[in-house]
Amino acid sequence: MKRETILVIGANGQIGTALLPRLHAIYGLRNVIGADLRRPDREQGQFEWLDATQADELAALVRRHRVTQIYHLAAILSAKGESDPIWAWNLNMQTLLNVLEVARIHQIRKVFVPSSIAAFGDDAPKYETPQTAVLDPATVYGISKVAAENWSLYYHKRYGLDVRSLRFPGLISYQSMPGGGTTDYAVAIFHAAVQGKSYDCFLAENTLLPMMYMDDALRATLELMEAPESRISVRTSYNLTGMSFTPADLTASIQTYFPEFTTRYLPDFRQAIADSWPKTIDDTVARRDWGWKPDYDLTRMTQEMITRLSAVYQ
Ligand code: NAD
Ligand code: AKB
Repeated sequence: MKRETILVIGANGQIGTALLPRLHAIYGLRNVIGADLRRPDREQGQFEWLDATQADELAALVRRHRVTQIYHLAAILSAKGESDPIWAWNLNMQTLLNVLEVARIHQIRKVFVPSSIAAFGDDAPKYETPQTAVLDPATVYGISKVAAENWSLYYHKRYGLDVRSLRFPGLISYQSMPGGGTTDYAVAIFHAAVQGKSYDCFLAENTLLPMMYMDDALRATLELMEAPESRISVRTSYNLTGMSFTPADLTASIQTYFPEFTTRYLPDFRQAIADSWPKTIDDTVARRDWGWKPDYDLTRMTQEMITRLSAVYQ
């Protein structure tokens, strides 16, 4: 068992819910603290209520538990952020700056701050979007991700803080529902299918987006965090990819299990967000630096989601 004390901020969201058991297995139940504004639906180890916009509360928690690593997962995602851009910006930036400052002051060994494909906008190449493409995001969420990437680089260069980041694609998981993003349809559609319902999709059928099964996202996170510092050449955020598919592709994949399943396409404001994002991602630099390789394609992810959710709904 590794001797670290890990703080996961935003622990009860889509990623945190799936990440906590992995961290428990590596560091032990007693050495992982989940913190969130929301109380957990079910008990997952140690929990502390925290509003991460409050720097003093965060610093007190870090001191109390002698935290050595922070995973900062609290954020307002792309679709939800558009309902109140200034609130989303303030929350995303204040929590980030509080984390970076507490990490600097308390000499935290490592910090993980996820970014997103939302950091890219209209002027980046849509196919095989490269690591260093122009970043001109269309959403407040994307703007906050670009700012977070630059703040992370700044804290690394100026203070030597070991902060690491991945530009996650849309993440697909069975453990919890996603928290207000543009790629949420790719989770909700499975819940409908295994319950024998049809699905109303808020994106058009031909909307191609980069996606990843949660197992791959967690493995990427832990591999990045475990990689020797000398292997980390990117201190903004690494491009990362698993698969790309459209709602029509996903529907067809689900229909191999449920031939009667149907999807209606009723695009709303999220279509414009999706259209501003890459369609496929070039993650050569992550593969080269720390050996990234995804395990899940559309077929394997569909099989896993249907198996897992069928057990939940039976
Ligand atoms: P989520 O919305 O599911 O969870 C975020 C959690 O943060 C929630 O449980 C929320 O209660 C908590 N939170 C919000 N404000 C807080 C505050 N002030 N103090 C403490 N906790 C607070 O998000 P997620 O999907 O788990 O994403 C985690 C991170 O990964 C985010 O930075 C997100 O941008 C990034 N990301 C996620 C995806 C994805 O598809 N899920 C893709 C790309 C990037
Ligand atoms: C969202 O849709 O906002 C997230 C993301 C890709 O960052 N899932």
